[in-house]
Amino acid sequence: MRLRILYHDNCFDGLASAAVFARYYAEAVRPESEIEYVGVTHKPRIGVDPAAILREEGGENAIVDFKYSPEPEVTWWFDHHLSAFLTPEDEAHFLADTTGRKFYDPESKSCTLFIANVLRDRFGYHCGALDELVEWANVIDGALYADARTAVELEQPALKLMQVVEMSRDPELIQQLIRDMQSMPLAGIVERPYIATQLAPLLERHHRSIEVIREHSEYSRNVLYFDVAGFDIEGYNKFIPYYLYPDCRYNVSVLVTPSRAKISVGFNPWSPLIREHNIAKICERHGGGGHPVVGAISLPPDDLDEARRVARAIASELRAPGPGATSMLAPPPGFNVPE
Ligand SMILES: [Mn+2]
Repeated sequence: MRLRILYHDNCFDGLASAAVFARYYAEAVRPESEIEYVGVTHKPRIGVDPAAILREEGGENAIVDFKYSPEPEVTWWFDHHLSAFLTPEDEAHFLADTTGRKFYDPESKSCTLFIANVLRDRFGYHCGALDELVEWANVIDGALYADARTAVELEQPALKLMQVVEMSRDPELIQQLIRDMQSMPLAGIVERPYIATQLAPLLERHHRSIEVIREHSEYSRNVLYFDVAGFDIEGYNKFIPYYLYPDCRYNVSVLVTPSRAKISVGFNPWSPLIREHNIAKICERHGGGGHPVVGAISLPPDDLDEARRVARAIASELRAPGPGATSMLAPPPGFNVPE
């Protein structure tokens, strides 16, 4: 008999969720089962590909850290994403479930910690050897780093593994990693040749991107503007600006990939100054979107000059006092009405 675990691919929390659930299943549900792993990724308006689901007599499927599926062969489900349900019908299907094996908590910072808590509270299962993995999955998925240095210097084994998890396109490597996460300390996994060989070039690129950002940034009034288009950088660790400039409040950047010119805007979670601007609203005004603390705008790759113009305009806007500041100073409506 087989269990297939469908996990959120190229995501540390997705792999850690698969590892925690697999160890539980192998120890406490059906030790004689063969467990296999299939990575799934988010695509607009598509949930779990029906072709990815194991359909055989006595087989089970578990989805972890990914969208709900109403398929009858899916017998376990754990997720914490706000967008867990593709349709209201899927949500109704989940709410009507009576198996007691499908769990959802959009408040949880990570799916791994959510699974560990459910296994402990509902099934009386706890595995101390997995505590380190659970803790780091929660730090990584919840962006709960102690400081920018931790998030950028990548000294912790979990953060080194995260680099490989996010960049690898090799399913065999990812699945070996899920197996190792179940039984090895993270420091030991990092030392294994199949990880160490992948890691070296990734860390080299990471360190190069820190230097490029350091050398091509303009910092004033607690706002960092930088432009890495032309430096073969298609992505970078988003905490680098706050590592280089600890009193930075916002950063605005431009980069270009074959498919887009991208403007990124972010608020420093360790900023000594409060946030006065809603970054989602600013990005929406320029055709992008995001959250109050982080957002992005994508333009066609040929519109790089326009992207630079928009990014500079946003940096200027963020250097001035924001609406959050004025509303705190202005009297509330009706406050100063003469009697
Ligand atoms: Mn997650």
